[in-house]
Amino acid sequence: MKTLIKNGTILSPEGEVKADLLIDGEKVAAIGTGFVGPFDKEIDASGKYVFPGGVDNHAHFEALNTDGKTTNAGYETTWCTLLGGTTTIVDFCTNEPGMDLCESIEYRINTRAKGRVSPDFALHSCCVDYRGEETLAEIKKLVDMGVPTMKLFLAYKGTSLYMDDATMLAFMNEAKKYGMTMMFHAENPDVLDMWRDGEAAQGHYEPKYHYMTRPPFGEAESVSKCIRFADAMQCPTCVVHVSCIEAGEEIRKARAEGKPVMGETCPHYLVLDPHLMDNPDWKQAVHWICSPPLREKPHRDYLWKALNEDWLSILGSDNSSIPQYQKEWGFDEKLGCVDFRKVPNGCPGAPDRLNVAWTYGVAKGRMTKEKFIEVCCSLPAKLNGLYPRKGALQVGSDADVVIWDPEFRGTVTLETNPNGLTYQPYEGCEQIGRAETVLLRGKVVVDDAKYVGQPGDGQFIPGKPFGLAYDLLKR
Ligand code: DUC
Ligand code: ZN
Ligand code: ZN
Repeated sequence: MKTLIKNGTILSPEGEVKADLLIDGEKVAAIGTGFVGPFDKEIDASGKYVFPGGVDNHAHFEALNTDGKTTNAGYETTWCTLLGGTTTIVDFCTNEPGMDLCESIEYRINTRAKGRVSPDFALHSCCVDYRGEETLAEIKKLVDMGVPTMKLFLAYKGTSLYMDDATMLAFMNEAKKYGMTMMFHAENPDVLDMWRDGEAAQGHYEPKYHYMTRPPFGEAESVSKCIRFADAMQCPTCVVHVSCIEAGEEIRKARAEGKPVMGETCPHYLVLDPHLMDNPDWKQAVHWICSPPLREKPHRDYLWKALNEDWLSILGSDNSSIPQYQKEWGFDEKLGCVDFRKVPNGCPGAPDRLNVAWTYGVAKGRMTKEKFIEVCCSLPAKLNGLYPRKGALQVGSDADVVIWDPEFRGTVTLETNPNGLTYQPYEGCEQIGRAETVLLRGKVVVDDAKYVGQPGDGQFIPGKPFGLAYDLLKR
């Protein structure tokens, strides 16, 4: 099957070029002009931008909630990410009950995800059941299975998610031998517990106490530890979901000093205001409980700058598909109100990632189109060892293509921007530009901004070790 996308403007980190894109089967066959048919399909992209499908470094579907016990919503909702122009998600795979890390990956690919995922997907391993040497011996096997990244949680003490310093160091020591990139949720757990329990002791349980009890210094302290350990162990590391100036500054300075660290931030930290959680209707306010929390405007302004300056390199969604009924677990019968400490942390957002970056970045002059492609597509693919199969439109790349209409104007609602849940954290936000047509490995899965694909279109894409963060090692 040959498809020609003609008359568009192709975007890449190097700039833009008016050219046609020829697809043969699942791959990009050529980029240029004057291609001679016959073609099975021609798509006219006049007035549109053509760029590689988004690669989302950070997705949680059917993931362990932050209580360390329960699981959020499923792969049947992943079609929404295609509607938003993201064609590859990197999902997190924690230990399944009774399974080691490799068994959990195998089960995830061949059972849980089988026939149910709409975009292509890669996986990060995420240890929640550390068994010393036995677990460390899995790192090489994980890499061999195409899983060259691992996330550990340094927050949530008292749950299965939490990992202490000794475990963190042991993982780093082993990971670097096989080209695994370590990723961390960096918040100091003792700071969190002291602040959170302090407020609760004064009878403060409403959702707004979530953002008030996760101070930037607690995040920065933990980021600083990640950096020091990464440098001492020479283990390339990515700190995910960086939310504040103090944490970003730690990464900026470390990168200036040549330390092997990268950082990710997320769309909600760029544009959403923590005072959304002041909403007296707690069933609404809980929608924005995520960790680290939303921050005030100076932090949001800083994060845009950090992305532009490559202090932070990746825009990941941290999509957490937590249904409304789970968000209401914070309701406490005895208190007769919500207890913010019991609400699962996380916001949906994988489908909204490109829209947010384009609307509030490119369209508002805060980010170039080149930087947009870098942070949304190419750098996440490189970090995860998926490039140039993913994150690029080069001859031989998978034909994951977004045809983007920059003239579109809209307002985000759950109907226009579904995420598979019953609430939309970006409800009411402006939208400029949208994915009009999306191809996944040559197949049209979004047409006229409507999903036309099938669950199960998505394939597991193995990542290669020694991803982008390894380029930062001292040689
Ligand atoms: N960290 C994440 O990365 N995702 C959801 C919740 C959390 O704490
Ligand atoms: Zn996290
Ligand atoms: Zn996450």
